[in-house]
Amino acid sequence: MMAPALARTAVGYDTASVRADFPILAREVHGHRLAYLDSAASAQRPRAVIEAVDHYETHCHANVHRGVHALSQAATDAFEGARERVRRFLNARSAKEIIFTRGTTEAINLVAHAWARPRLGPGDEILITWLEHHANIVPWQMACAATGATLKVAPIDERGELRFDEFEALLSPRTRLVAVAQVSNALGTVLPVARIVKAAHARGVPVLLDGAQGVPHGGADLQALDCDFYAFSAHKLYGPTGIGVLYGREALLREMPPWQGGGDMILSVSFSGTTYNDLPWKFEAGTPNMSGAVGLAAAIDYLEDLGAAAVHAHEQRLLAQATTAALEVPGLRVIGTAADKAAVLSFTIEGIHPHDLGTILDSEGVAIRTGHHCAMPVMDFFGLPATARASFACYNDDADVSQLIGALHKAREVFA
Ligand code: 7TS
Repeated sequence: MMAPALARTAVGYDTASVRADFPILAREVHGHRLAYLDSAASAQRPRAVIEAVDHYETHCHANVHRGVHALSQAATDAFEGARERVRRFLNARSAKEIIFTRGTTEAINLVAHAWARPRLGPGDEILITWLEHHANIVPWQMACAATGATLKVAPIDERGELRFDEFEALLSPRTRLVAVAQVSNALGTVLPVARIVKAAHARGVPVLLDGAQGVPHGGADLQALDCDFYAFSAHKLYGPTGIGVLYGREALLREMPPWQGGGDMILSVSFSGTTYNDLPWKFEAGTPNMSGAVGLAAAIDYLEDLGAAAVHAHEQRLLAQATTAALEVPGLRVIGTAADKAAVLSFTIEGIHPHDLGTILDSEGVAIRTGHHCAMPVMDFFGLPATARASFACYNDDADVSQLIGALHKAREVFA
């Protein structure tokens, strides 16, 4: 595995060496240097992650939990070692609380199926916010449709901040679960999750946090957050796709029936009855994504080596710089102006459809996301079909910001 870049620990945050850790950033796009500003959709992987996965595939791969042979034991050690690495990263009490899933979406669906559905009935309520990604809306709509429960949505204001008083007023004696994002993917709003958890717990209501956008920008100390479920995806945290995590408080996970049936989640099977495995394997039916888990652990090592606080400060500086410069582009409107924002700049430019903007920026080597960002209610709230979104990560630098702003001015000229 590659040694961490030396300079950054000695002299602070060395963006050039961080950028050099990500091989894909060396490629050109349409003859231009690549300014990758779409990390909120999926972050790139550092060499350390690519090499950790390669090492696993080259030296350790076999199926887990079932063979006595050396490779199966090596694969099991790597997989369970990755689980322990995630536990430490999240400051969870026990590795039993760390369930590997395909990503945030599957983690939320697991809770909707195995925890919520058996507990919900007509008149019960699930409370979310207007800021949620579809992955934290649709599973609850489906659970409500199946059980007769009602989905309640706490409103936001024109800055894209949660109206906390209204959120609190919506917590009712029938609220069975609160499910909210830690950070909005469409606007970058950082939600007041500590207050949300406190208010919900004061009424005995458990809380699920969608950490997909929160965990890469500051990490998550789950004992401090005190939430009951926490979901995230490795691919937004510099890890591989197809792997993510559901954290669940052990007492709640114990009460939940398995979601999917198959191998690994059983202790014994007979036609007179099946007994289920212990946590966390009870929720991991079938052969899991071992190389993905190894890659996730390497990504966590990488991020912790950089220092979550240093990365956060770096991204905040880029966000402020980009926001100031973007506001000088004629006709540009920033969508989402919350006081506390993570590394997301969502905007529109008068007279240019966001998709056209995205295409012009791409021709300049600038990768941004355009569309509804799988958060259509947020777009509806602002009366927009779509926005353009630049998102920042540990490897972005001042040159990326300049390239973005230059390309925005160019787009203005094209559409003048
Ligand atoms: N929750 C949030 C807040 C997200 O931003 C995303 C993905 C998900 C859930 C779903 O994660 P998945 O890994 O299971 O797909 N967000 C985005 C985005 O902003 N652009 O592309 C995907």
